[in-house]
Amino acid sequence: MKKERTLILIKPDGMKRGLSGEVIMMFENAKLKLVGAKVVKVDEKLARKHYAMHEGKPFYEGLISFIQGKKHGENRILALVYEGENAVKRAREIVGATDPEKAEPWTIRGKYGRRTTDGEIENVVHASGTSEEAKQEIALWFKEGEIWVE
Ligand code: 3AN
Repeated sequence: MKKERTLILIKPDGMKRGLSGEVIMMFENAKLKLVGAKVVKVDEKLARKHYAMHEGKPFYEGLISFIQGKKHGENRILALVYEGENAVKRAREIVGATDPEKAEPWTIRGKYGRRTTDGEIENVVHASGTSEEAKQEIALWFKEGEIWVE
């Protein structure tokens, strides 16, 4: 099995609700190794780069506003990098499906995510979708020297 890294973001809804400890505990229980962590204030440029793949979709502008904390009056995000064998897939299993209503009840999104009355998804965390995405996203959110290396 290959050792890889993945990016997890605890989004403004998770930070506002004080869920960072619980989220970190779930990754610790899964024996994923924390190798990067920082609190980030997300500006519009970073938001648009992170969600570039969704540009043009009906929910895109809502996402840009949400990830900057404009909907929660909370503009801290906790950015985390985890390392381990199959870290991308294992982290996605802990996080659960994008739509909280479809996420298994023991996952982070199944427990804490919600869909608002206007159809927007507030799902507490982001997790890289593929190994390739993880590399790009880690490079976007972290400088080289900020990640732990043995
Ligand atoms: P994931 O975060 O599970 O990788 P993506 O990358 O497809 O999912 O979507 C990024 C974010 O866009 C989601 N976390 C969610 O907030 C929002 N999103 C995705 N699909 C929808 C949708 N159909 N309606 C509303 N928001 C969506």
